[in-house]
Amino acid sequence: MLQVHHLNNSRSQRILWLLEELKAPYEIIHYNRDSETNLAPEKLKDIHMLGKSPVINDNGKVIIESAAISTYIIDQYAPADFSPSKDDGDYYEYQQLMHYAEGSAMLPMLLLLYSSSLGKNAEPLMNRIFSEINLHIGYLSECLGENDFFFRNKFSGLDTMISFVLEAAKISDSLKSFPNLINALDNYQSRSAYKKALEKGGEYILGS
Ligand SMILES: N[C@@H](CCC(=O)N[C@@H](CS)C(=O)NCC(=O)O)C(=O)O
Repeated sequence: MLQVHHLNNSRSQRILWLLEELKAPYEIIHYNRDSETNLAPEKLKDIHMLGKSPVINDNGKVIIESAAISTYIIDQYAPADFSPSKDDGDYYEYQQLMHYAEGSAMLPMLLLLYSSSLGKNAEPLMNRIFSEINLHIGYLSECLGENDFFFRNKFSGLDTMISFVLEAAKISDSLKSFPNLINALDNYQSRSAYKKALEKGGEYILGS
């Protein structure tokens, strides 16, 4: 059975949510962040040398990176109409956002997280960090428009991927000028599969 090596308070929550939406069979192997360093425990490196979560193991096939994991799960367990096939004219547009979530949108939020430990010394970075967050969140707002979901206004893997970006942005109050994203996040968090994933995954401070 597919195993999700799941770290509390992490991006791995989006993988549990996707699996719940698809009603796919899976098992969770739980890991907890170190209470002082907030890092993943060393034993996560037994699964993959990076020691990051999410990481899945499906009958010996180990896959890292949320977007690759999501694509694998969708290919294995989702109905054909859940995501665009390669010959669909919007295939690459879908792929673009799938990878954009981690490849670009998360970067300024990570910079904000890391630089916060510098206290006042981080001040010269703040304008640039917040203008980048605003740029990326503005782009996502533009992509969503008046829809509820990111791809053809139908729930897809883009929503599970982008949800974490929105949750991270909410922490720094960066969603406040984008009511469509606030609504989308509220809708995500009220889905029964999302709630079930939360129950199974354990502590997830970004989910409230
Ligand atoms: N881009 C990767 C990021 C993986 C990642 O950095 N995960 C974090 C949790 S959100 C982690 O495992 N952090 C623990 C650590 O670095 O010790 C993905 O989307 O899967």
